[in-house]
Amino acid sequence: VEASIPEGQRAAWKKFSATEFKTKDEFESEVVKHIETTLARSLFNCDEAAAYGGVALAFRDRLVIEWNRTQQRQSSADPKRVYYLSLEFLMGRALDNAMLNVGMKDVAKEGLGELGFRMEDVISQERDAALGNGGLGRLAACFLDSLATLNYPAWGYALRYKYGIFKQEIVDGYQVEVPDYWLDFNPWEFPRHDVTVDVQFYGHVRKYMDESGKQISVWEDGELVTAVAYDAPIPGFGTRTTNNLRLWSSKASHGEFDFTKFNSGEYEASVAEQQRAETISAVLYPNDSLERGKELRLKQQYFWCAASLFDIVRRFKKSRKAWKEFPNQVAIQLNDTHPTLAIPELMRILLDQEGLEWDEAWSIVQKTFGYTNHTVLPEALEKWSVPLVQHLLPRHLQIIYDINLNFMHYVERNFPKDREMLGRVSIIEESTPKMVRMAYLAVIGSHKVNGVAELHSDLIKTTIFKDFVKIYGPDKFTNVTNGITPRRWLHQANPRLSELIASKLGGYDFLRDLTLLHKIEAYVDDKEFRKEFQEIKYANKVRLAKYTKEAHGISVNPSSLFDIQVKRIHEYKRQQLNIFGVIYRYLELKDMSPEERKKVQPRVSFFGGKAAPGYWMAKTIIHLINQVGAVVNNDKDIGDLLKVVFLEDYNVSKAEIICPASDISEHISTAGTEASGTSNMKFVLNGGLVIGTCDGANIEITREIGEDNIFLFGNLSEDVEDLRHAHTYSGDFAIDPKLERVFAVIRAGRFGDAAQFSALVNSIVEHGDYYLVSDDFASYIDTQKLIDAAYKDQEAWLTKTITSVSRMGFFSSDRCIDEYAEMIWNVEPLAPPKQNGA
Ligand code: GL7
Repeated sequence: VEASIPEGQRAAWKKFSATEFKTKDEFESEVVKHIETTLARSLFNCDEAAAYGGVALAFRDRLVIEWNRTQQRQSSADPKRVYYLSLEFLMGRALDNAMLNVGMKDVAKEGLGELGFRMEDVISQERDAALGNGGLGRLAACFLDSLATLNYPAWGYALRYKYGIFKQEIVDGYQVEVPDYWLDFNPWEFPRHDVTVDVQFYGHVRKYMDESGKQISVWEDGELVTAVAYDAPIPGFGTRTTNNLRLWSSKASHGEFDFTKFNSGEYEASVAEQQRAETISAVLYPNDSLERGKELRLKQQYFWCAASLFDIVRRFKKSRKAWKEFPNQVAIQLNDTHPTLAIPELMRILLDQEGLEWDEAWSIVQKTFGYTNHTVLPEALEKWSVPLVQHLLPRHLQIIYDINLNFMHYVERNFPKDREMLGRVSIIEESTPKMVRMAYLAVIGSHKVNGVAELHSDLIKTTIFKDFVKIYGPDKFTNVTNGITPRRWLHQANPRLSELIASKLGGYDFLRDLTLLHKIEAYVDDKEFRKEFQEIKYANKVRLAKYTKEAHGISVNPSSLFDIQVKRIHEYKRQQLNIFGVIYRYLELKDMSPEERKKVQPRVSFFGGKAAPGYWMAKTIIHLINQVGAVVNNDKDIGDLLKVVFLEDYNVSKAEIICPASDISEHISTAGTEASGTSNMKFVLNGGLVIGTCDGANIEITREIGEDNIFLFGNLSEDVEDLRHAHTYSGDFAIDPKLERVFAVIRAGRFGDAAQFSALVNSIVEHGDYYLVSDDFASYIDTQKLIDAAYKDQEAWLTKTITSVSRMGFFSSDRCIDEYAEMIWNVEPLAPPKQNGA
């Protein structure tokens, strides 16, 4: 029911409509008002947390005004909208981003000073919104920023986890997980208790023929759980467009308590049921690139897909357009296979609720969905057991079988000679128990499938989706190389560099068109520019050194070469290769005479990242890094020549300090395993160089910035399979002698009880070295030596870094979003009016 104010009263309404603060005084007045009233604090009771609250609420008001206008504009223009379905949005902090996107940070900073607070202290009061694991979730967050900045009518849909990714503590060198309850004070979300959807689980399907002889399916019984919408405003940079991120929270469907049970004395049972419902959105699964097939995870996926589709369909139906118009109004992007149930769910809505015929429904579905694949790792490809799906979602399983049957017929007709093809491409894997292959369902139900970097997009066509390329032709498969938002990853994380660039380019236009960066290449020989650029890098290293001292008590010299590897801990990302290299460096230093040591380039090796709680090998790697640090950092022979730091609890807000502070960052996955990587882009954009393998986006970064400006090493993707095969079958697989030396000291207990690291060493020595650590070790060490030598020539190094920054324009997430919009979504921006007013 629409509840608009009658025409006669609108004048009064408009007269008192909320307005935005425009001056420093107005800002201060808003802050004080919020602190005194919304937060019920006072002049005598205002700490930094309260100051944060006041500033956040003042900016929130501004965002809300633009948000309401944007939504009204989109409702009346009713353009085609994009819906980005992602189980993860790794947003980080919102306040700094809001201030910069709105363009009022300087005003606020001054005003805050007058009220007695420093902007940095206030900003750091905010907890990260950590609703994601790693790259996949952060990519979704960058995409939201770009969608709003480019004025696309777009919504994100996800779950409102009560607990985001766990906080990591390091205790005695081991990772300990602590729950991240982030909702204590979250001014950025708006509960919409009036926007709810009842989602069904379990039950059974009753089929019957209606009078016309048509088969009708009714999904009956089971249980209902209610989804409640929580909305967060997503402001664009330098535009009035403010889009919506809608997060669903679960609660029992019959209100707070089951009153029958309550009244009959079963108080506990009624509360238990409520808790069961709330469990669905309670916690983010902390696995990066691994699927464990837990029922609760499947429940999360369906709950979120069903609520989001109900919402999308409800919005579409308001326009009273014919169903065939649906794909002209709605583009849904599946961020990985996690939302694949949206495909059978939309089929169910169209068939069972709207009464469409199969072919029409299927054609709508295929035109609506696009699917982004983010990994080729076999352990990350989702499969759900048929009995589990049958139990939880009986009607969806039938629909999946029907989709598969039609698909099998199609394949049979077109490839009559290839009998094996059917088994290979079937959505149902004929194992015990049978499994639903979600990636195949996603490919079959979408009109476009994309990978996230060129190599990755080629790989999916020749490996996991090879048969589907034959079946559908190559045009269904495409590439959109990942990108990052320069607002957060340059302007916010590195304000001085952003300002320097702006001073040369005559303003901040480059933040909306990152290709303009190429113009700073003209300053590569400009003395003043070089000096300032170098000073900024040094200041950023000082900032990280200061943080390292405060957080970990370790002193590092900012003049050392800062070598950084921060990302989730995973064998394929090969932090073990890095730490073995560090050990090797340490042994070499120990062998040297004091005279020789004087010639050595001092280095700090920073590591950071979380291990999935159940991933034992990754936890062992963290432990080894910390043990090596404990030995090396306290070795008097070594001093500043080598330090090893494990930065605890790596997250988005820490990345904003870390990325601008590198000289070298490490992106050293086994070739062919890292789909793209995005932190590689963040480090280079901030004036750091990369040591990396020919993998993921490293390859395109090399193409853009030039081979001379990156340190590549290691075996190529096309050789990986043969090498693995040789490890297992050729019999003469010998460990690299330098690596053997490292293993010898580990075995000798130099870094504590050797038994603790035996599984890690044995994974290489005895179990086939799946990730090719030994094969790449010599080339890795040699390349690190090249880096030491290159760093000695500071002028040449500086030239490389400036040149690289100037050539990074391609890696803006704005470019990605324009590519998706054109190639996959077929949507246009809806520009806001130039001036105030809806
Ligand atoms: C990932 C890839 O591993 C990573 O290389 C990529 O940059 C990211 C975004 O496309 O997606 N795939 C994946 O499953 N996770 C990733 O971070 C968790």
